[in-house]
Amino acid sequence: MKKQCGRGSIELEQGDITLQDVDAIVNAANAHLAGGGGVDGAIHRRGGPEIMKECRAIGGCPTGQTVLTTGGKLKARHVLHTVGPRWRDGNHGEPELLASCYRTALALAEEHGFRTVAFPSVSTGIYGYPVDEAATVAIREIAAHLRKNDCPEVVRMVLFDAGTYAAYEQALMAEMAE
Ligand code: AR6
Repeated sequence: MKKQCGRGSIELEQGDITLQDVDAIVNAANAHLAGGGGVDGAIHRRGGPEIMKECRAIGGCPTGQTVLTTGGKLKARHVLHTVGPRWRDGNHGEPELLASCYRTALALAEEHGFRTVAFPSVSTGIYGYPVDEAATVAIREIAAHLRKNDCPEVVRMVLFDAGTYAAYEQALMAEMAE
């Protein structure tokens, strides 16, 4: 699915983000940038040790913020490591922190002139964020960025399973209907 938004577009795709040929993929990292399971594990496995070496040199990243490394052996040229919030009950700043992940990743992408960026569904795996609510936040922030900026031109959500894809499809249709 693809929708125009401002001068750019939002795309939804089901698949494995580690295979994306884009300027940057986004990693759903942890605050220690220490690697882990889920998409983080998959990125470090396919990207090789160079990415972890850079993560160690950076040292860490607060929740809601994003740091940049190269893409190592990945097709993607760079990795934007963002740290999503762990879901507690929704009353501990989770929506604002998740929004900040998308905002800071897109701001860094713009600063570096990345034209194509792919995101996974940040926080909705091991961190337990309800996917419908996360999708609404993600699509809202991506749309807001694209309406105000020329870069990136394509923001692609790469969703691992059909249920997650359906949630983002619904959120995207709702955003475009507004
Ligand atoms: N491509 C695209 N999406 C994927 C892939 C992949 N290869 N693998 C998993 N997903 P998660 P979080 C989906 O758990 O919730 C790590 O240990 C997955 O199905 O990767 O932000 C970190 O180090 C889900 O929809 O990230 C942190 O400690 C989405 O990616 C913690 O997990 C996010 O799931 C971060 O947890």
